[in-house]
Amino acid sequence: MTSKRLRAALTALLLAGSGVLVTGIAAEAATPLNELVPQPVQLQPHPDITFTLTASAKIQLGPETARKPAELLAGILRPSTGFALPITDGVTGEGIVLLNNADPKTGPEGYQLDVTPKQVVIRANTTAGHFNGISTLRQLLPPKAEAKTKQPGPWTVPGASILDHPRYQHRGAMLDVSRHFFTPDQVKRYIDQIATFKINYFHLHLSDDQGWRLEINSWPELTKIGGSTEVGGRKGKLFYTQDQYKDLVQYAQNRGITVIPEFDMPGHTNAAQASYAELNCDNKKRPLYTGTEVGFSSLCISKEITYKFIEDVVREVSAITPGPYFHIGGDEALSTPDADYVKFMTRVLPIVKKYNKTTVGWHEFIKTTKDTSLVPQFWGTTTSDANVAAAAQRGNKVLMSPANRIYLDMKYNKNTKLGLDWAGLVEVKDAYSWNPGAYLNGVTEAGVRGVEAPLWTETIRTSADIEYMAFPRLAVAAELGWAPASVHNWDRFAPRLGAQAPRWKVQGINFYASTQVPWKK
Ligand code: TNX
Repeated sequence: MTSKRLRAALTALLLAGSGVLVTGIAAEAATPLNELVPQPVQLQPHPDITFTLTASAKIQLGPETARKPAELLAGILRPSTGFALPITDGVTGEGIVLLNNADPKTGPEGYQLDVTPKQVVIRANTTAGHFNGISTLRQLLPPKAEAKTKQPGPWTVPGASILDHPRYQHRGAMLDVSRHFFTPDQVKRYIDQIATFKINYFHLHLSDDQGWRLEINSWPELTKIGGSTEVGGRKGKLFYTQDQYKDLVQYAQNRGITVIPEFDMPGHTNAAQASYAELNCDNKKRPLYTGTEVGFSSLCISKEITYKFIEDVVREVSAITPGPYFHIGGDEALSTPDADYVKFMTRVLPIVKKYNKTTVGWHEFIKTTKDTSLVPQFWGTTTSDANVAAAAQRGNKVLMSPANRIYLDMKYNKNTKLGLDWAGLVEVKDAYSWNPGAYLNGVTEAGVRGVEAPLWTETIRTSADIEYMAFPRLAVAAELGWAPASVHNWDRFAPRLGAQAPRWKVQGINFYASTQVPWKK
């Protein structure tokens, strides 16, 4: 056996998840093929083949549905390689080829990727599948392919055949832009980062006690007053215009990501109550709030104007949100009596439906409805919740965000300067060591819609802060949401995660270098 063949055989064994090989050998057999996050379903190395991207390569389109993914790839590779990489209609030779007619096993989001000496062929039956295949190709290229400036080659891709599809339909990330506001450019930077891990939903938490962050034409004071400050008291125009929001939605869509807008209600509403007197039962405006307490605010459940307000918001936001979901919050309504909470949801859920959106809400809301198409998002710290279990048994699909596992704002350890610790300290291994499909009593694999990693921003102010809390745990969430349950194993995952470090350094990501992970130099 040639050493190349030996290496490949070792790689194949490792990838088969035999568990027989020790990490020393894994290090020797280092190849991008055993460094993929998330881990693909099937991967066959072809050790005698290497593809090298050259100056004459083209990105070749079979179906028109692959154009956006092709543009994304070109946008990444043109600056770093310095190559022209034209996108061509039809398949004409050397380069990267995007085709359809993928194996039906790839499903609505999967892809096949085959590396030959002259081509990398990505086959998928959907645009989502091509986006996902391109995420894999990016990780098969050298890390410097992610650079914003021209780098020396060679631009090699190891020979392999991959067939891949996700465990769950929903892999999500959430950013709270209410506690601290983040500019459109900061949000785009995060969208770019989440896209590299095949995350397909981006949840924007757009209103809370501290700020209302999206312009609503029929209620202009929401942003004029409610969007004028944030935690800590900074002043400014701390909101998105509708055009800026539309641009963010499009930016995400161009990376294979659907935006889910959240307007939290009936609690977490102080910013709205500070903007309009009529949203308060006593007709008195609340003062703006720049602290970090929760649970003190509530819309006025008994007033008709409350529902007019909500309908105006849902109508305006739905009109500029192409995705099918609207998140109504519904968490920690500690100042809303139980009976009022039920009354409120009974009014609000049909409004969301009227504007053709499907409601997502923090899991508390699911006790108020028997509609199995709605999506409860579990954020608790326990492994049982009777209302969520009952909903799952009726047929609701649960989005899993257990706070003590996957809240990106929890501190890693007691010395972490940023973040909170109310749900516990969450080191990287804690974030990984749970099974979304067997975590909540009464919620089986089939009852789980997916995994979302929320980032609350009471203590988070800058992109560097976002990155420190999200990396590496966001990659962990993506692995849990995509990779087959059968590959779940910390000892094999940790080196794969550690192998992302060179790429994150090129991308300028301020990640937390946990001592639990063997980081690649
Ligand atoms: C709980 S979890 C909240 C948020 C806070 C977060 C901080 C949930 C649905 N609500 O209002 O920002 O904890 O970790």
